[in-house]
Amino acid sequence: MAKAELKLLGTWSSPFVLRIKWALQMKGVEYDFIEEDIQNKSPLLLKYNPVHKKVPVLVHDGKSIAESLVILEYMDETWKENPILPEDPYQRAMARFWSKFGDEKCLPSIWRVFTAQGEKIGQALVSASENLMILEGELKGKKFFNGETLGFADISLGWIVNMVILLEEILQLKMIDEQRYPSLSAWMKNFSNFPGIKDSFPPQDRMLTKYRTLREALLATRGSN
Ligand SMILES: N[C@@H](CCC(=O)N[C@@H](CS)C(=O)NCC(=O)O)C(=O)O
Repeated sequence: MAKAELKLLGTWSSPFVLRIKWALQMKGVEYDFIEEDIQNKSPLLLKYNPVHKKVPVLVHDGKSIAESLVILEYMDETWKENPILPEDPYQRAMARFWSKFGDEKCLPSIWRVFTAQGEKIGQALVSASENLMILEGELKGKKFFNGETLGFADISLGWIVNMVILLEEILQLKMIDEQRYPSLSAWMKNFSNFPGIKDSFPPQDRMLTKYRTLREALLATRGSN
């Protein structure tokens, strides 16, 4: 049987693309990475994700799948090795629940901190901290979201590790400390040291330069409006 053709359209710094890279790595699936410029979207991206025009897009034997959480589920059903979703239906629902909570509540609230200025930073921190405290409660007594095994919810929420480093370096604020968030801090370490995950984080200095520039550009646009 001919080897399946697998392409991932993405950008090196996208937290959504990273999820797919981590999962492909964990499953040991080979693929070609196509770096996109989201300021100047390629005809390939527009063809394969005409609805959202966003990365990541996975193209499997010519068929495209968009939306990172949908891609993760597709991958788990297609490549059965090292499953990322648990078998038990309730646990599967919980993995999806926490991933959705991450995307719909946590990420926007942390992004508001990142793009705030002056006293607005403190206000934004209140709601971001509340969301992080909910994750702290969920992780209590567990290594990963589903217990001992790293899976879907961990991969979906892995962006927290990067985002915390960026916030701490760029805004010079401590977002997650071991006293207030012992379980979340331990999870961040367990996650970022996990084989396959560890080696696929983008270089920190490159991330810092990219996100510093992005923040300045966002603040400048806001200021000129
Ligand atoms: N919900 C989407 C979000 C993807 C997303 O926002 N991707 C960004 C890069 S981090 C993008 O392609 N932005 C291009 C744009 O908004 O035009 C997913 O989970 O895949």
